[in-house]
Formats: sequence, structure tokens, C-alpha cells
Amino acid sequence: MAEYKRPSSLMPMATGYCPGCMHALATRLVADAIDELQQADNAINVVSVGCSALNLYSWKGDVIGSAHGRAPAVATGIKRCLPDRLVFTYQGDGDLAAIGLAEIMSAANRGENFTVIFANNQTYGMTGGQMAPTTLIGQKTTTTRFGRDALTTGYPLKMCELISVLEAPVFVARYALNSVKGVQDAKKGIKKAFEMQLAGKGFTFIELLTNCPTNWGMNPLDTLDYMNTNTIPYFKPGIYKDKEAEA
Ligand SMILES: Cc1ncc(C[n+]2csc(CCOP(=O)(O)OP(=O)(O)O)c2C)c(N)n1
Repeated sequence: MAEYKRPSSLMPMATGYCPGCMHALATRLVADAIDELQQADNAINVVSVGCSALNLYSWKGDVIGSAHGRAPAVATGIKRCLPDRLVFTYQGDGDLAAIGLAEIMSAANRGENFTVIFANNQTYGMTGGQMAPTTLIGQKTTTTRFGRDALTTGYPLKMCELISVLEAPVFVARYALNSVKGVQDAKKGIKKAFEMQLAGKGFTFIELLTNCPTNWGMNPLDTLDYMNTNTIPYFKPGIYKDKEAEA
């Protein structure tokens, strides 16, 4: 029995991500969900800027790039013009929760019928590990050398919690990719979000807690423990909103 099969919606090539980076795993989970729903030819991946956007080279299907943080605005236009396509954004935390905060909140509040995949690695990976809005209190980055301090930089933004209080979103969930169960649950969540979009239900938001071994300065295995001890207690995994289950 095959232990591993490349999802058919990904190109047969290396990803370009650093060893142990969970962007590669997250990309694979999205591709698996798309394959299972037989949407490879129908999906449109809207990337913006950051390591998150490097997955554009891996996709066999349609991909469009957007300016930093603006993927939700571009996805809005695409989905409104092509309502039968499966449209999703794939965004990092600097992208979505800093420069693109207005775009994500506005698209969620309008209830646009697309899916957001939010990879939260608590840092600006591509540019060298600066503090992101989601950096944990005490976490060291290149711009918080002694650890993030709430007095000067505030608190890590909890995007699932923020988005789930809006009226329009129909499915909002957070998963941690540092355990087998987390990975399996994440795949189910991504698939459910895509199914809800295909059924025309509205805005769906999936947050994936990920790592950045290079900028965290850890080997990949240690990042798994760091996530258990630090990331997960603050960013609690779970389903924050599910209008289907409420109905
Ligand atoms: C308008 C604009 N401002 C700043 C940048 C520089 N820049 C490139 S990637 C990036 C941060 C990306 O961080 P994040 O979204 O967390 O993604 P990651 O690389 O961690 O996946 C920034 C600030 C840019 N490309 N464009």
C-alpha cells in the first residue's frame, strides 16, 4: 500500500520551503481536499505576499497573485465574476492580520462566498522573522529581541475569535498542524469549508497554526513541542462558528 501519494493538483516538484516548514504540509492538505472533491480543474488559488505565496509554483490549476494583504479583495472580484469556481486565498499572518487586516475583516463581514486558508506561523517568515500581529507575548523575533512585550506592542491578534463574532461568516475554525490528529482534523475542516462554499453558503475561514523553524531558530522537531507549550494554549484550536451545525 502506498504510504504517500502526491495530490494530483500539485506539480511533481520540490516545494522550495525550508526543511520542516508547515507551509508545505498546509499546501498538501488543501490540495488533498481539492482532489477529494474533484475540484482540481475548478479551483482558483489567490495568493498574496510572503512564504505563503511560494505555493503558487506548486499548483497545477489556476493561481492569481495579489498585492500584500489584498487577496480577499481579489478573491471577492473573482468569485463574484465566476461564482461556480472554488475560490480560496492562502495567506500568512503578516499578510492577513497586519497589512491586510481591513481586507479580511471587510470580506468576512460582507459574507463573500470564498474560503480563506490562514497559515499562522507567528512571524514574518519571508522577510527574516520580524514580529507579526500574532507573535506570542515573550516570543523573540528580529524586532522583539528580548521577547514581545504587550506594553509596547499589544497582544497577539486572535483572528478566529474576531471573525466569528461577525454576523456573516458561516464556518470559522482553527487547527494545529503539530500532531497527527491536528493534521487530520485540519483536512476535514478544509474540506468542509470548501463544501460549504460549493453549496453557496458563504464565507469560510480556516486558521492553521504552523511553525517557522528557520526564523524561530529551532529544529523542526522542537517547534512541535514549542507549539504545544506556547502556541496552542493561547491560540486554542476548535470550531468557532458553524452555521450548518447551528441550523
Ligand atoms: C506592500 C508590501 N509591503 C511589504 C512587503 C514586504 N514583505 C514581503 S513578505 C512580508 C511578510 C510576510 O509575512 P507573513 O504574511 O507572515 O508570511 P510568511 O512569510 O510568514 O509565510 C513582507 C512584510 C511587500 N512585499 N509588499
